[in-house]
Amino acid sequence: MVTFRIALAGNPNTGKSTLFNTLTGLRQHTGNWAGKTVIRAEGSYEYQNQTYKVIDLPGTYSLFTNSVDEEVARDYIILEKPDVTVVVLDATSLERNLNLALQVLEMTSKTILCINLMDEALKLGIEIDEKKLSEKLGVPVVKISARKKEGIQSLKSSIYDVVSGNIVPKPRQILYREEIENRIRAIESEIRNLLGDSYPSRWMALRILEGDQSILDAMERFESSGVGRELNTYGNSSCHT
Ligand SMILES: Nc1nc2c(ncn2[C@@H]2O[C@H](COP(=O)(O)OP(=O)(O)OP(=O)(O)O)[C@@H](O)[C@H]2O)c(=O)[nH]1
Ligand SMILES: [Mg+2]
Repeated sequence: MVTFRIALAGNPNTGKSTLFNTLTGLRQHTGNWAGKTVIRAEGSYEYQNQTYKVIDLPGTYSLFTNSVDEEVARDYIILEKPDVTVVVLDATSLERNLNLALQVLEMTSKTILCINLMDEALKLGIEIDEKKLSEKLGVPVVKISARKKEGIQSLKSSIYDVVSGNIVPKPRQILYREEIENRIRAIESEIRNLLGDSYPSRWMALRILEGDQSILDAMERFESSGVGRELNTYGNSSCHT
């Protein structure tokens, strides 16, 4: 039997651990302050005769590795490549939460947006058109309330659709100006020559253009293959995106 790996990513305090507990029946510590989940927790659930291993990642506002939390979350998504990354968003501050979601969409197409705290949003009169959001972003969007255990079946069903290939998410790409797109293309082709299609070449090219070498160091540690050194020569660019 195949085991699928499902990562829960998202801003702090969006209910990832609450969702993790609901899905797995395990008890991860939850609370009201940011940054409680500092190491990743793992549990599992069964659905349609398949096992899904759930990884509760630390909450972060970005994935640019300004902190250990961000590094843990980024490395898991990029290096360990979960079958699906579920980005858990707070329905009551969707716009701010979408920032991280867009970063994840640049890293992996196998993404589902899970809008949590719908019970709170309802109280506040906030309406969210998940179909429109899904069309605009190119990935499945599911509304839930982890605390009230609402929408969990439809989340599981969406996860199933993505791992089984019934749904193939196609995230809308953010395009930069032509000069930058040209440089991205050049670096991307080098990355593909060296690594094949096993890493998100566009996302890596953007990081390298920004002068962020940390993914290369992480890869080197991960693969011990010397790949990072070869790509390093692109890093000292002064190009800003
Ligand atoms: N009203 C409501 N509250 C929720 C819901 N889901 C989670 N919460 C509450 O939100 C708070 C934070 O939940 P956590 O599950 O700890 O959030 P987290 O995303 O794991 O937080 P970090 O580990 O810091 O990233 C807790 O008080 C939860 O009870 C929900 O669907 N509705
Ligand atoms: Mg947590």
